[in-house]
Amino acid sequence: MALPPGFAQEGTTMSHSPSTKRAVAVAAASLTALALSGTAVQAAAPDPTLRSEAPRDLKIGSAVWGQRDLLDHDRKNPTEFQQILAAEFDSLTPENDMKWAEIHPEPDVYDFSGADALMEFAQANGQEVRGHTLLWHSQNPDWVTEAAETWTCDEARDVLEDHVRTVVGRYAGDIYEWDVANELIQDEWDAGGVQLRTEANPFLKSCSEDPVGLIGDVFRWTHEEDPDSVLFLNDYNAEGINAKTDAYYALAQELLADGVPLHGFGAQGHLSLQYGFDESMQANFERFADLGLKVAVTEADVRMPLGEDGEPTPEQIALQAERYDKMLQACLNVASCTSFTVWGFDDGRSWVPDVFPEGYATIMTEDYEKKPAYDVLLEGLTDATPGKSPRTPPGLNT
Ligand code: 9MR
Repeated sequence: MALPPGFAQEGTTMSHSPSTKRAVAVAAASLTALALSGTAVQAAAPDPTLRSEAPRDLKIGSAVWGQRDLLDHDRKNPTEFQQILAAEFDSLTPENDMKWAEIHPEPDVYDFSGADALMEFAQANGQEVRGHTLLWHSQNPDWVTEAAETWTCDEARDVLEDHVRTVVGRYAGDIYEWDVANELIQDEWDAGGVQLRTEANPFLKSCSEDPVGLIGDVFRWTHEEDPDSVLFLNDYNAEGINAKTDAYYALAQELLADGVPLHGFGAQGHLSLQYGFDESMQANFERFADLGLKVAVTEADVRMPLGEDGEPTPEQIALQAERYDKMLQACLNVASCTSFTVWGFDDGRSWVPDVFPEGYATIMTEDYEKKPAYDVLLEGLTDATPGKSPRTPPGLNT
């Protein structure tokens, strides 16, 4: 696959919008003029991509696992996957590389290889990076979960502070948004209902007398190490207005009242066609934006149960496109929405089949064929205007 000019060149920083749209239009006009004047023209205007069409300063991202997919990156000879990643997206989220188990596998051992590869790839392709994540109940190394059985709060705090300062400090200035705290709050259907995951999270468990104080400090340490990064709370089942997002709203108010440098709220956007779409997503974003926070769609994908042949039906394919579109529109319609990230762009690398009896969750097949979901995102971005960008829904089945 040929790369559109301007992508994947060393040191390239691509401004994506609206100047790119203008540049593409100018380039196309010049080519037409040349053609009309009889000059032989070989080159065509570059195809529009998600990043080239994004309005205002909205970043379009994908998760990528550096350790798996970027260690072999050769700037002069990128793989097809790497070419698409560079062409379509101007924001990358490390799918696993900055999680505790990967980056801090032993008490005195940090492994930055996957994260470094991702940062280098981003720099080579004019992309920005969303950090993910510093405080989470999952993917912690054994040494953390075992130590948490006996840690005092002070001991847990010291370990957490050292980790945060080391990881954030290493990439300071190069990470525009951090998912500082991930999945802090349980769902209604979890034992105990909607509340902080104080039992499951080794750090909150060790400091169960004041978990919110600890959460605030993680944001403070992150902010001290990287003052320009926009710091997020992030969770799934956090798209619409529901009991969980009500709890986040209250938590955000409490943190802000304490002077905590909390700057953003991220809805992951892991949807399944087994469930309906919560139409209150935009209203939910608006209420967090009204607190002065940025908002973002941080991990979008739309999975579905598949038939025995492993294939989706045409109806499922159309409905998937509609769900992606609704999430994008909720973001486009709220001026404080800073980024829209898909959790991987190809089915071959999707996390979904490992966890659910579902699939077809991403915007491209495992052969990188673009699905209608991709087309709808591209169209939505192309139609959006800079600034606050409401637009008529595309008229797919509602
Ligand atoms: O996509 C990630 C997968 O490769 C990991 O095995 C998994 C481990 O829990 O985490 C996945 O990413 C998760 C993200 O970090 C947080 N939100 C849910 C994502 C999907 O599980």
